[in-house]
Order: sequence, then structure tokens, then C-alpha cells
Amino acid sequence: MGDRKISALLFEYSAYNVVGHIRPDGDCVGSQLAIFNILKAKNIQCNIIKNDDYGSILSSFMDSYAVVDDGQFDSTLPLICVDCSDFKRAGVNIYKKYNKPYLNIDHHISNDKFADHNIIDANASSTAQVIAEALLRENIDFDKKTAEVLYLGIMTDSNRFAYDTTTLATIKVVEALMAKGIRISEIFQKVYEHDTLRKYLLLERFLHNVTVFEDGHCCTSFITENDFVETQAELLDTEGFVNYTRQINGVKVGAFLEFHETYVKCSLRSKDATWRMDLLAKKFGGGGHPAAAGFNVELKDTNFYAKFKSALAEHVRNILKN
Ligand SMILES: [Mn+2]
Repeated sequence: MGDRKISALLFEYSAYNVVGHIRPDGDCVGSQLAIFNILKAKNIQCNIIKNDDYGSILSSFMDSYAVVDDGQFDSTLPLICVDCSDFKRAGVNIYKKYNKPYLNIDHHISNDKFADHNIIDANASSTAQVIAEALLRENIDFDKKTAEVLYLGIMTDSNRFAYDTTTLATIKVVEALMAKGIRISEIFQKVYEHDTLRKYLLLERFLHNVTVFEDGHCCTSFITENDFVETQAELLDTEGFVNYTRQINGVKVGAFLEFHETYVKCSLRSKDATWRMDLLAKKFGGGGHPAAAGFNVELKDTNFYAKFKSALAEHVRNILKN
């Protein structure tokens, strides 16, 4: 796991920058806010660097937090990265200003330990769980507000405790968070019951494009830049779409592709860890977990979708052979 205790690392300096990955999710935001709160309680300055749009749902968790734009932060401060499998995930404005971050807290199996200090637990459901376990282990007290954002990270990254990544350790952490007085139904509703009509219009287009192939083992779908424009949906409205590709009976692996003007964003999910989505993602320059991974590639090839589907089918065939 880590080379030093999280408390020694976090309380070493008087000010930090903290950043998560671009295209933020609940784990990356929850982890940043937790770090902010833990430092604030010790009178340590923490600047949350905004490297992307948080979207309306995650923004609702950030109401009371000040954020610094990634064009105007003090890059002499030590940088804490959370939930980033590699440093590039922090966004170009961050990684071009730092040779090496100070601290890297993550749970991706593909994490390449890019910082001076690395606290990585690939068995954890989420980065929020890694942080929560460290706090509990090292007896660092934290408040209800911190417990709420840690729960946000764990709930979203475990897909509401549905993935294999949910272990007894995850549940024990949740027990400790509940003891701080959090209300899980409140956090659930804040995340999952604030859908917009435009999201459903986008979902309609996504479902229209669903296709199953390779003896029913593979399922893919896609949406285009034009779909975002016409439905007026926001980028983060696609959160959770990829799960539909994996949920069909008989399907082993699913993929969801977003075709933007200059790049393709692909999310990969499988029913379980045997399908090594992280290895397939790696072939396209991405990474992730065995059952949940992804990549971004520049859009140069107009035939990319067909080629990707062949690569996915081949990947599944190879695993079935072994
Ligand atoms: Mn995560």
C-alpha cells in the first residue's frame, strides 16, 4: 500500500493543492472534499483545483467549497492527486506544471505510482475507501461532513455496493461513516434522483444504438457530439449509461463510446474481473480495473467503431480460449 502513514504525509506542510481526474465522478470529488476537510480541521490550507466541469449533480456537493481554476493556481505548493490512475488524468494544465506530484492516493490496479509518495490499494472499492480506512487506522478524527463525501465516493464507485469491489472492509467503513450520523438515503437521492429530461433524451439515443454481437457475449453502444448538442445534455449526463451494455442477459462485456469532434471516450465494463477490461483499455492507451476500465483516443479513423468492436470480440474470444 503506502510508503508512509497518510497522517504524516497530509500534515507535513502548511498548504497544498488537491486535484482529481478530468471528467470527474463521485469518487474523485468526494475524495478531494474529504482531503480538504481533514486538512481544514488542522488549519492547513487546501486548494481544490478545478480541472473540468463538475456537472450539476456533483456541483451540489461542492456548494460550500471554494475552488481554484486550473489556469491560476500556485504550482509551488505540493500537489495531492486523488483517484487518478496516471498523472495525465489530472488534466494538461496540472501535469505540465508539475514534474512530480507530492502524493498520489488511488485504487486503480493500473496506477503507475507517479508521485513522490503513493498510497494505492487496488482492493478498495474507491479512493474514498482508501482515505476512510487510513483515517480510521490512524485514529484521525473527522466530522459528519467528511463522512458524507467519503460515502459519496464509495457509493458511486461501487455502483451502489453492487460490484465485486464491495468487500467486508467496504461495509465496515460504511458502518464507521454511519456512526458519524450520515443519512444514506439523503446522499442517494442527491446523486440518483436528480435526473433531467435532457438526460433521458440522451439515454433514448444511447439505447437506440445498443447492439449485441459475438454470440451475445459483447454489447456496445455510442452517442455522438451531435447527440449532446441536440438534446442539450451535459457531458456528465452519460454517467451510468455504460452499465446498460453489461446488464443484458448473457453479455460478458459491454462498452460505451462517445464520439466527440476530435476524440473518442470509451468506457468498458464486464460482469466480473475475469474479462480484464483493464488490459483491453491498456491496448488503447487507457487503464482502470479488471471489471471497469476506459480510454480516450484521438478520433482520426472514421472506421474506429467497427475496429473497436472487432478488438472487443477478439479480446473476449482469447479469454474464452484460456
Ligand atoms: Mn475511483
